[in-house]
Amino acid sequence: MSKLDLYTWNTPNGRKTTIMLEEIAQPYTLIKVDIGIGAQKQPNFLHINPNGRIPALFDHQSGARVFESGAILVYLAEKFPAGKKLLPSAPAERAEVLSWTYWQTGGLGPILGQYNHFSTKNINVNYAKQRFKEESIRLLNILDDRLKESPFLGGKHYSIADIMCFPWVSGALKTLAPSTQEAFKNFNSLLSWHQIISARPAVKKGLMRLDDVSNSRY
Ligand SMILES: N[C@@H](CCC(=O)N[C@@H](CS)C(=O)NCC(=O)O)C(=O)O
Repeated sequence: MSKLDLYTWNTPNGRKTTIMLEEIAQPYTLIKVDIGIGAQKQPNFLHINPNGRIPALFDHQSGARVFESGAILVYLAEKFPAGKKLLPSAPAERAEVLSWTYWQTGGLGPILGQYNHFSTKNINVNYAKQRFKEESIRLLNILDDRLKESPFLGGKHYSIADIMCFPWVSGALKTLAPSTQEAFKNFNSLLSWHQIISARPAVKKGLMRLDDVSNSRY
Protein backbone atom coordinates (compact mmCIF):
# COMPACT_ATOMS: atom_id res chain seq x y z
CA MET A 1 0.00 0.00 0.00
CA SER A 2 1.31 3.46 -0.84
CA LYS A 3 1.89 5.83 2.03
CA LEU A 4 0.64 8.92 0.22
CA ASP A 5 -3.02 9.67 -0.37
CA LEU A 6 -3.54 12.34 -3.01
CA TYR A 7 -6.96 14.01 -3.11
CA THR A 8 -7.43 15.72 -6.42
CA TRP A 9 -9.52 16.30 -9.57
CA ASN A 10 -8.91 17.09 -13.21
CA THR A 11 -8.33 20.86 -12.94
CA PRO A 12 -5.19 23.03 -13.31
CA ASN A 13 -4.48 23.01 -9.56
CA GLY A 14 -5.25 19.31 -9.33
CA ARG A 15 -2.96 18.34 -12.23
CA LYS A 16 0.12 19.92 -10.67
CA THR A 17 0.11 17.26 -7.96
CA THR A 18 -0.15 14.17 -10.18
CA ILE A 19 2.60 15.63 -12.39
CA MET A 20 4.82 16.21 -9.33
CA LEU A 21 4.31 12.68 -7.99
CA GLU A 22 5.13 11.21 -11.39
CA GLU A 23 8.24 13.43 -11.67
CA ILE A 24 9.58 12.07 -8.38
CA ALA A 25 8.30 8.56 -9.16
CA GLN A 26 6.57 8.13 -5.80
CA PRO A 27 3.69 5.67 -5.58
CA TYR A 28 0.44 7.21 -4.33
CA THR A 29 -3.20 6.40 -3.87
CA LEU A 30 -5.27 8.67 -6.06
CA ILE A 31 -8.53 9.74 -4.47
CA LYS A 32 -10.72 11.62 -6.91
CA VAL A 33 -12.74 14.35 -5.22
CA ASP A 34 -15.63 15.27 -7.48
CA ILE A 35 -15.84 19.05 -7.07
CA GLY A 36 -18.84 19.06 -9.42
CA ILE A 37 -20.98 17.44 -6.72
CA GLY A 38 -19.39 19.22 -3.75
CA ALA A 39 -17.28 16.33 -2.42
CA GLN A 40 -14.65 18.90 -1.42
CA LYS A 41 -17.03 20.33 1.21
CA GLN A 42 -17.70 17.00 2.95
CA PRO A 43 -16.40 16.56 6.53
CA ASN A 44 -14.04 13.70 5.61
CA PHE A 45 -12.27 15.97 3.10
CA LEU A 46 -12.39 19.13 5.26
CA HIS A 47 -10.36 17.16 7.78
CA ILE A 48 -7.53 17.11 5.19
CA ASN A 49 -8.15 20.59 3.80
CA PRO A 50 -10.23 22.93 6.00
CA ASN A 51 -10.49 25.27 2.99
CA GLY A 52 -12.60 22.73 1.09
CA ARG A 53 -10.66 22.80 -2.18
CA ILE A 54 -8.53 20.34 -4.06
CA PRO A 55 -5.70 19.34 -4.11
CA ALA A 56 -4.68 17.94 -0.71
CA LEU A 57 -2.28 15.24 0.46
CA PHE A 58 -2.14 12.91 3.45
CA ASP A 59 1.16 11.27 4.30
CA HIS A 60 0.58 8.15 6.43
CA GLN A 61 4.26 7.86 7.14
CA SER A 62 4.65 11.29 8.81
CA GLY A 63 1.02 12.02 9.67
CA ALA A 64 1.22 15.30 7.73
CA ARG A 65 -1.84 16.64 6.00
CA VAL A 66 -0.89 19.19 3.37
CA PHE A 67 -3.17 21.54 1.46
CA GLU A 68 -2.50 24.29 -1.12
CA SER A 69 -0.79 23.02 -4.26
CA GLY A 70 2.37 25.07 -3.63
CA ALA A 71 2.75 23.63 -0.12
CA ILE A 72 2.21 20.09 -1.48
CA LEU A 73 4.93 20.47 -4.11
CA VAL A 74 7.38 21.95 -1.60
CA TYR A 75 6.60 19.13 0.89
CA LEU A 76 7.20 16.43 -1.70
CA ALA A 77 10.35 18.11 -3.04
CA GLU A 78 11.81 18.37 0.47
CA LYS A 79 10.81 14.92 1.66
CA PHE A 80 11.92 12.70 -1.21
CA PRO A 81 15.47 12.55 -2.61
CA ALA A 82 14.17 12.61 -6.20
CA GLY A 83 12.42 15.90 -5.40
CA LYS A 84 15.61 17.74 -4.45
CA LYS A 85 16.41 18.61 -8.05
CA LEU A 86 13.02 20.31 -8.39
CA LEU A 87 13.63 22.70 -5.47
CA PRO A 88 17.22 23.90 -5.11
CA SER A 89 18.65 24.32 -1.61
CA ALA A 90 21.03 27.24 -2.35
CA PRO A 91 19.18 30.32 -1.03
CA ALA A 92 19.32 32.48 -4.18
CA GLU A 93 18.22 29.71 -6.55
CA ARG A 94 15.60 28.51 -4.11
CA ALA A 95 14.24 32.07 -3.76
CA GLU A 96 13.80 32.34 -7.54
CA VAL A 97 11.88 29.04 -7.69
CA LEU A 98 9.72 29.98 -4.70
CA SER A 99 9.07 33.46 -6.08
CA TRP A 100 7.48 31.99 -9.23
CA THR A 101 5.68 29.38 -7.16
CA TYR A 102 4.04 32.02 -4.93
CA TRP A 103 3.43 34.23 -7.95
CA GLN A 104 1.42 31.43 -9.52
CA THR A 105 -0.78 30.85 -6.45
CA GLY A 106 -1.21 34.58 -5.77
CA GLY A 107 -1.61 35.81 -9.35
CA LEU A 108 -1.74 33.59 -12.41
CA GLY A 109 -4.10 30.97 -10.90
CA PRO A 110 -6.65 33.28 -9.25
CA ILE A 111 -6.76 35.70 -12.19
CA LEU A 112 -7.16 33.04 -14.90
CA GLY A 113 -9.66 31.33 -12.58
CA GLN A 114 -11.75 34.52 -12.42
CA TYR A 115 -11.44 34.95 -16.19
CA ASN A 116 -12.71 31.39 -16.70
CA HIS A 117 -15.54 31.99 -14.25
CA PHE A 118 -16.81 35.24 -15.76
CA SER A 119 -16.22 34.30 -19.39
CA THR A 120 -18.66 31.39 -19.11
CA LYS A 121 -21.42 33.45 -17.49
CA ASN A 122 -24.14 34.48 -19.83
CA ILE A 123 -24.94 37.61 -17.85
CA ASN A 124 -23.95 41.23 -18.12
CA VAL A 125 -20.50 41.12 -16.54
CA ASN A 126 -18.52 42.70 -19.37
CA TYR A 127 -16.41 44.83 -17.06
CA ALA A 128 -15.28 41.74 -15.10
CA LYS A 129 -14.65 39.74 -18.29
CA GLN A 130 -12.53 42.54 -19.75
CA ARG A 131 -10.63 43.18 -16.53
CA PHE A 132 -9.67 39.54 -15.97
CA LYS A 133 -8.83 39.05 -19.64
CA GLU A 134 -6.43 42.04 -19.64
CA GLU A 135 -4.87 41.01 -16.35
CA SER A 136 -4.44 37.42 -17.60
CA ILE A 137 -2.66 38.66 -20.70
CA ARG A 138 -0.45 40.89 -18.56
CA LEU A 139 0.56 37.90 -16.42
CA LEU A 140 1.22 35.68 -19.45
CA ASN A 141 3.43 38.45 -20.83
CA ILE A 142 5.44 38.36 -17.61
CA LEU A 143 5.92 34.61 -18.06
CA ASP A 144 6.93 35.07 -21.69
CA ASP A 145 9.47 37.77 -20.73
CA ARG A 146 10.93 35.56 -18.02
CA LEU A 147 11.23 32.66 -20.46
CA LYS A 148 13.09 34.88 -22.93
CA GLU A 149 15.89 35.21 -20.39
CA SER A 150 16.03 31.65 -19.04
CA PRO A 151 14.81 28.26 -20.27
CA PHE A 152 12.79 27.58 -17.11
CA LEU A 153 11.06 29.81 -14.59
CA GLY A 154 13.55 29.14 -11.80
CA GLY A 155 16.54 29.53 -14.12
CA LYS A 156 18.55 26.86 -15.93
CA HIS A 157 16.68 23.90 -14.51
CA TYR A 158 13.13 22.59 -14.55
CA SER A 159 11.57 22.99 -11.09
CA ILE A 160 8.34 23.03 -9.11
CA ALA A 161 7.78 26.58 -10.42
CA ASP A 162 7.33 25.16 -13.94
CA ILE A 163 4.99 22.45 -12.65
CA MET A 164 2.91 25.12 -10.88
CA CYS A 165 2.45 27.30 -13.96
CA PHE A 166 2.24 24.67 -16.70
CA PRO A 167 -1.39 23.48 -16.23
CA TRP A 168 -2.60 27.08 -16.04
CA VAL A 169 -0.88 27.94 -19.31
CA SER A 170 -2.45 24.82 -20.89
CA GLY A 171 -5.83 26.08 -19.65
CA ALA A 172 -5.23 29.57 -21.04
CA LEU A 173 -4.42 28.05 -24.43
CA LYS A 174 -7.90 26.54 -24.46
CA THR A 175 -9.97 29.32 -22.91
CA LEU A 176 -8.19 32.60 -23.56
CA ALA A 177 -6.13 32.08 -26.72
CA PRO A 178 -9.12 31.75 -29.11
CA SER A 179 -10.34 35.27 -28.25
CA THR A 180 -6.90 36.88 -27.97
CA GLN A 181 -4.96 35.40 -30.88
CA GLU A 182 -2.94 38.58 -31.44
CA ALA A 183 -1.44 38.42 -27.96
CA PHE A 184 -0.69 34.70 -28.14
CA LYS A 185 1.12 35.14 -31.48
CA ASN A 186 3.86 37.00 -29.57
CA PHE A 187 4.24 34.45 -26.80
CA ASN A 188 7.00 32.50 -28.58
CA SER A 189 9.09 31.74 -25.52
CA LEU A 190 6.06 30.77 -23.47
CA LEU A 191 4.75 28.47 -26.23
CA SER A 192 8.06 26.69 -26.74
CA TRP A 193 8.46 26.23 -22.95
CA HIS A 194 4.93 24.79 -22.91
CA GLN A 195 5.82 22.33 -25.67
CA ILE A 196 8.99 21.20 -23.92
CA ILE A 197 7.13 20.56 -20.68
CA SER A 198 4.22 18.82 -22.44
CA ALA A 199 6.72 16.33 -23.90
CA ARG A 200 8.12 15.23 -20.51
CA PRO A 201 7.12 11.61 -19.85
CA ALA A 202 6.19 12.35 -16.21
CA VAL A 203 3.97 15.22 -17.30
CA LYS A 204 2.17 12.99 -19.80
CA LYS A 205 1.75 10.33 -17.12
CA GLY A 206 0.53 12.81 -14.52
CA LEU A 207 -2.10 14.16 -16.91
CA MET A 208 -3.12 10.64 -17.92
CA ARG A 209 -3.85 9.68 -14.32
CA LEU A 210 -6.74 12.17 -14.40
CA ASP A 211 -7.81 11.60 -17.99
CA ASP A 212 -10.89 9.62 -17.11
CA VAL A 213 -12.28 12.49 -15.05
CA SER A 214 -14.72 14.30 -17.24
CA ASN A 215 -15.37 17.99 -17.01
CA SER A 216 -12.22 19.55 -18.10
CA ARG A 217 -12.98 22.76 -19.88
CA TYR A 218 -9.44 23.97 -19.10
N1 LIG B 1 -4.71 28.09 -3.96
C1 LIG B 1 -5.27 26.77 -4.06
C2 LIG B 1 -6.44 26.80 -5.03
C3 LIG B 1 -7.24 25.51 -4.99
C4 LIG B 1 -8.49 25.61 -5.86
O1 LIG B 1 -8.99 26.70 -6.16
N2 LIG B 1 -9.03 24.44 -6.25
C5 LIG B 1 -10.23 24.41 -7.06
C6 LIG B 1 -10.05 23.51 -8.28
S1 LIG B 1 -8.80 24.12 -9.37
C7 LIG B 1 -11.38 23.86 -6.24
O2 LIG B 1 -11.21 22.98 -5.42
N3 LIG B 1 -12.61 24.36 -6.50
C8 LIG B 1 -13.78 23.90 -5.84
C9 LIG B 1 -14.39 24.92 -4.92
O3 LIG B 1 -13.99 26.09 -4.96
O4 LIG B 1 -15.27 24.56 -4.14
C10 LIG B 1 -4.18 25.79 -4.51
O5 LIG B 1 -3.24 26.22 -5.18
O6 LIG B 1 -4.26 24.60 -4.15
